[in-house]
Amino acid sequence: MNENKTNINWYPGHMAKTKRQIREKMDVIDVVYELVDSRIPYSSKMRDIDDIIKNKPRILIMTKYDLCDKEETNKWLKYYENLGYKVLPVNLGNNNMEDLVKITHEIMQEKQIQRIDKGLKQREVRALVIGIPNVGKSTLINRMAKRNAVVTGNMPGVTKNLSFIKTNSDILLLDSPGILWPKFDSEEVALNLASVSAIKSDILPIDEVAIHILKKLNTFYPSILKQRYNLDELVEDYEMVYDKIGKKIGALISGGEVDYDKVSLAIINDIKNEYIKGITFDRR
Ligand SMILES: Nc1nc2c(ncn2[C@@H]2O[C@H](COP(=O)(O)OP(=O)(O)OP(=O)(O)O)[C@@H](O)[C@H]2O)c(=O)[nH]1
Ligand SMILES: [Mg+2]
Repeated sequence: MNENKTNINWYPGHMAKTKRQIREKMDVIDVVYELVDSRIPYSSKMRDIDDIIKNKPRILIMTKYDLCDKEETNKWLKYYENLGYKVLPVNLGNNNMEDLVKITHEIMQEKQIQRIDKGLKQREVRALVIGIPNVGKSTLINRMAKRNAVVTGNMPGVTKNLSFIKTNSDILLLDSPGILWPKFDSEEVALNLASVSAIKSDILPIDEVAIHILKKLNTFYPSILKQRYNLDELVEDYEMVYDKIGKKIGALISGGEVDYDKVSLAIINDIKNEYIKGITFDRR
C-alpha cells in the first residue's frame, strides 16, 4: 500500500455537481429513498446526506438483500430502526414494490391531509432516489415503473443526469447519479466500497481491493473462500492463495507465472458477478 487511501483525490467534479443539482430540487421533493448496499450497510451510507436532504421524510432501502449475510445485515437493520429510520430490505431482482408504495403512502398521509385542509388538490408524491454508485437506484425505479424507464448497469457511474420518472402509481421518482463523499473516513470504508464495485476500479489499486476481499472472506466466511477457489486449507499467505487461484483460472503470463493483476480482477469480479454472495463486510 503506497499511500493513505483516504487521501486519494478520487472525488470527481460531477459528484459535487450532482449534489448541487439535488439540493436545488429538494423544495419539490416529498420523500427520500436513501439506498444502501446490504453487504456494507455502514460503509455505503452516504456520510453527508442529512445536510442535503435536511429533514425530509426518508425511507432507508437496503438493496441487494439477496447477496448479503442476513444474520449480520439484520443487526444493522435493527440498529437503523432503533435510530428511528424506516428500513426496507429489498431484492430488486424479484421483489415487488408494493411494500415501498405502502410505506410511502403512510408517510405522506399527513401531508396529503394538510393539503386537503388547505383546500389544495392532492398531487403526486415526488420521491428522490439517492445513494452511492451502483447500489440499484435506477433498478428500483424500473421496478416501480414496471418498465425499463432508465438505463441500469453493473458498474458505477451509469446514470449521468437527474430525471423524473412516472410510475403507474401516484409516485413520481427522481433518479440521480451515484454520489460519494469528498473524504473517506477510513481505508476500511474505501476498500469496502471498492469491494462491491461502488468505486471505479482504476481509482484504488486492484490488488489492495482483492486482498481486502480475501482477508474479509478468510475472517468471516472461510468456507465460502475455500469452496470458491478449491483451497484445501486457509493460509495467511495471500501470495500462495493468488498462485492457487491463478493456476485454477489459468491466469498465467508466459513462462507459466501467475498474472497477479488478472487474479485481482477475477476476485473482484467474483463479487460483482454474484459468484461470491451471502456476505456482509461491515460488523455491527
Ligand atoms: N442481486 C441484486 N442485484 C441488484 C439489486 N439491485 C440492483 N442490482 C444490480 O446492481 C447493478 C446496478 O444497478 P443500477 O440500478 O444501475 O445502480 P445505480 O445505483 O443506478 O448505479 P449508478 O447509476 O451507476 O449510480 C445492476 O447490475 C443491477 O441489476 C438487488 O437487489 N439484487
Ligand atoms: Mg443509475
